[in-house]
Amino acid sequence: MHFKKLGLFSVALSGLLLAGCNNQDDSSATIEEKLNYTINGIEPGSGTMELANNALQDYENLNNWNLTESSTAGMLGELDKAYKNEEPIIFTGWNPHWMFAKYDLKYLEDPKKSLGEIENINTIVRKGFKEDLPNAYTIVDRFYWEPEDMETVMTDAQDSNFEDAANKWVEENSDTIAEWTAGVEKGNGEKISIISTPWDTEDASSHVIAAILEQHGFDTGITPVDPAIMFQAISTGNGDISLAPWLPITHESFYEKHKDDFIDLGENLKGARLGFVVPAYMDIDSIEDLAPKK
Ligand code: PBE
Repeated sequence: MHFKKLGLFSVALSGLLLAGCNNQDDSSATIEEKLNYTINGIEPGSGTMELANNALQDYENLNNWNLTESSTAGMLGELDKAYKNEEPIIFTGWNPHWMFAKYDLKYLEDPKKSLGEIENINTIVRKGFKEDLPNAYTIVDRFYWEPEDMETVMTDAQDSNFEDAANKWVEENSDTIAEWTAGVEKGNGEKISIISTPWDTEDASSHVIAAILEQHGFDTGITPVDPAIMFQAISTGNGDISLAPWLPITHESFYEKHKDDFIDLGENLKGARLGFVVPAYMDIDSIEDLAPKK
């Protein structure tokens, strides 16, 4: 009896001591411990997650780290929460995106370039699109804009929606649109299927090209799908055009798989980027600075 009681008492006591130690640990915990050796990711079907998984392999110090699958909205929610409390967070970020305007953020240096470098966003069309709809093709081929343009639409859409934001951009850039549509015959309600991906960047470009084509007499529809399906849809001719491929790195594996089965019209934007991103208040600059999980 006596022993049992003592046993219970000492269990309780050591529990208290442990709890005390844990508290102490927490305040002196390293960034990596506070992060629980975790990087906050996005949708599993994204190119970003493929590259992030590669990075966890490429960098030995990250081999035992976790990459959480989530959604872009979920990841941005985690960022907002951490940022308000000035807590550490590492997440898969990219630009163009309003996150860089809303928060003070920095890319972690990536000397192995696992997450790529400055990238392009390209336009691809199905085989036969040019022959079937030469006028629409000319407009789609001419479409090219700057990261700031895309950001304007993405930011405006925060307070309205992508259709309104795209129409506004088209109105405000009528000179550019006039160049893209110069000498192009108007359509007669011909249907054009735009294949997009489920991110703000592509919501912006898809709605802008849709607005321009609609203005020019075509009937458009936008279908957002995972990058793998986007390439497949254009390759099989189920979709007509896409302004969504991030190249040459983010969507490289999908691109390589289908490249003989679609037409690549080249960049519609230069200067996109993705990587591991942290709030500027974090005292860390490079992926290589992260301590391995013990
Ligand atoms: N993104 C935005 C996408 C493409 C556009 C970088 C999150 C991705 O496939 O990862």
